[in-house]
Amino acid sequence: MISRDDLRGSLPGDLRSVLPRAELDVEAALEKVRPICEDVRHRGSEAVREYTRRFDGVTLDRLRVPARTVAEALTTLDPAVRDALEESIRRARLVHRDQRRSDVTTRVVPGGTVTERWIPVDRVGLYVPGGRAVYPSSVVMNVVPAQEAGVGSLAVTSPPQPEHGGLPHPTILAACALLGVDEVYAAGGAQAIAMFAYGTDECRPANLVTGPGNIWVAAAKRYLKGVIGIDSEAGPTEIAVLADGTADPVHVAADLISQAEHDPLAAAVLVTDSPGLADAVERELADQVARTKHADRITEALAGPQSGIVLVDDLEAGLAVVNAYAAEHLEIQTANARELAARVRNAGAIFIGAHSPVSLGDYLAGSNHVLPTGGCACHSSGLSVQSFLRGVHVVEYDEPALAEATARVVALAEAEDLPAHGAAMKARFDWGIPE
Ligand code: HSO
Ligand code: ZN
Repeated sequence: MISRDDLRGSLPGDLRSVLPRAELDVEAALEKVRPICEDVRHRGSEAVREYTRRFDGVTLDRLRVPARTVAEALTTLDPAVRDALEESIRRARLVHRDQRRSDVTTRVVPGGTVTERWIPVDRVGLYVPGGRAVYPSSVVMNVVPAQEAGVGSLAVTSPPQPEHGGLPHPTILAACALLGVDEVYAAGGAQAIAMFAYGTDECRPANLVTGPGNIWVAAAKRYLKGVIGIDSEAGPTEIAVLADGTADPVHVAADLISQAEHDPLAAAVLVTDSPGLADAVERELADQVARTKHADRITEALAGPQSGIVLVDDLEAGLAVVNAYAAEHLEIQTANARELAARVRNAGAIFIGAHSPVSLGDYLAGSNHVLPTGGCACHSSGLSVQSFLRGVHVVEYDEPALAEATARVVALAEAEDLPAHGAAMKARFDWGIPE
């Protein structure tokens, strides 16, 4: 069911081109979301309600969920799920609190300082999917870093569910209640992103929107970027496992399946120097998939061109492969996992050893599960407190420090044919502004 890529011998120069990876055509979706976004821009919540009727099959008078309804969702929450969410929130807070930055003042010269001040974004909109994916865990992963960053105003939106009276899914509402978020909207798709970007009579515009979504949400984020800040476009999830002959094939197969469960387009890639492990994992995959609930979409994901088993000569070659692949999640299940992990340069998150599966990171490790996909891990990081902060340089020089800098500023300004820049310096001293 899963294809094999034999890279033993010598590795190709352009490794990325031979590695399995899904293509997501966001550009094509852009054409469809453009009129929706423009309509919301001009007609506000009336347009959002109209698209909600058309796409979600729900007629709503108001998109805002009453705060009382959000709080009441806790009464029907399964106690075991509540306990797990509370612990997930507690652990995520521990990790994200440590990401907070303090302002740093650098004395550049005597009398001249630059301070980097970290200022949270004023208002954030968080998108929570509600179709095949109902992920209260993603509410935690988005809200906790925003709160720890000190974001003052936080609104959540999630598609209305016809079977839940046109409200977002009750576990989403309950997660919001546990996190102390009471501004929640029943809206999904591109129209929800446009609502945050432009604002409506019901929802004030936000400065930044975060959270995963389907291709329409990704396209709307691309279209509205600039009007509103975005985190990332979040493509289908990916797991890569770098394993040697010491890895347990039962665990490796279970972990590959766990992420394939998200989406028929999800990617599961095993990179190994052990043909014996490759064979054993393949047997395990067949065995375990047959016994799992979402066998259809898992089979599609594992059989798709985005998934595969890559055979390499040794772990050095394996390291080169996983670095080229830049997976959203990378597990290392080898004898010397920690040392190998230290040499990984490109991955959204790294999971070391037999007891750190991606599923732990998805829910309860304390790490964030909103991570760069599609190879973006070679230039971007996952969601963190940093995603919600802006670093602002605050410059303060006194007169002698400015005087000492003037000749050099003037020299550079003249080299750029911008004499007025130099004049702004000279005006402060006897040199004056030239006639
Ligand atoms: N693995 C997904 C997150 C998730 N898993 C949510 C379960 N629920 C992307 O990192
Ligand atoms: Zn997952």
